[in-house]
Amino acid sequence: MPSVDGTTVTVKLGGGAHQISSVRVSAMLNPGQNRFSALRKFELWACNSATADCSSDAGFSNVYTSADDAFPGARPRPVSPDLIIRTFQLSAPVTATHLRLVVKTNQCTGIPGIQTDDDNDPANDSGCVTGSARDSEVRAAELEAFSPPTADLSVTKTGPATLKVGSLATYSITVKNDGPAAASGVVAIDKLPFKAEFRSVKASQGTCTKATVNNVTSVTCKLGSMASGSTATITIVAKLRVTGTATNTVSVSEASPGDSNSSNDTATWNTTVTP
Ligand SMILES: [Ca+2]
Ligand SMILES: [Ca+2]
Ligand SMILES: [Ca+2]
Repeated sequence: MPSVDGTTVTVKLGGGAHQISSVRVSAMLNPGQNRFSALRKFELWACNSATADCSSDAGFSNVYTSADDAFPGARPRPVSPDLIIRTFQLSAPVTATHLRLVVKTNQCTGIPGIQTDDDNDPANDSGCVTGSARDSEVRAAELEAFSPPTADLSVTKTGPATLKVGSLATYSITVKNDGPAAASGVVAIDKLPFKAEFRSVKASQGTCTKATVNNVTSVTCKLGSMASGSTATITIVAKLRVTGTATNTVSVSEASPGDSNSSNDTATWNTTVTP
């Protein structure tokens, strides 16, 4: 058995437990290092110290197995583009405090047909396993772990500062996805002021419905998907029927991938309604 199989490096992640959805690994070498020693196939194992003993092998479980040619060097020798940093996506995010890279093969043991001496020169063993120590050394340069991307939705709204009771107020709502990921299942819910009479709603995308409970009408706009950086606008017209401060609050949510900043998920507009 090639001796690089099962070589490990374990990383304790800074800042406690993290959700990990992808890693970037490099098998790039420094000048003078033998290119057949570079990593080729690996596994990723994870441990969460909240639920397991990460000082023991039993605390780790396999969360990713790379392709045989994760770093796809080929005969006669691997080259730099085969070894430079690559991204590997886990099938599902895992919660981990420790990550372990487990070597399966290096370029020597993993490239088919180079392990044994198969040339016609009996004086020289050209096999990388039989004729050299390349099968017993392995190098990986980098292991970076990444959490799942999030989408930061924000909402702002404007309306009239003052209005005579019984007149129509126009509210303009802007929903923005500040990314970095696209958001899906985006919903904005606008709660009109007490006893305000709904007149119309217009959204730049999706569909809106309304419902009235206890003299408060809520307008729900299902905006659907929003690309990173995109905006959607909603215009709502309502007749304000109560004097004093009329408060209108809108909130935005997403089905996925999850919002990274909840402080900008609601917006409120106050209108002074005069007799
Ligand atoms: Ca030979
Ligand atoms: Ca050897
Ligand atoms: Ca947000």
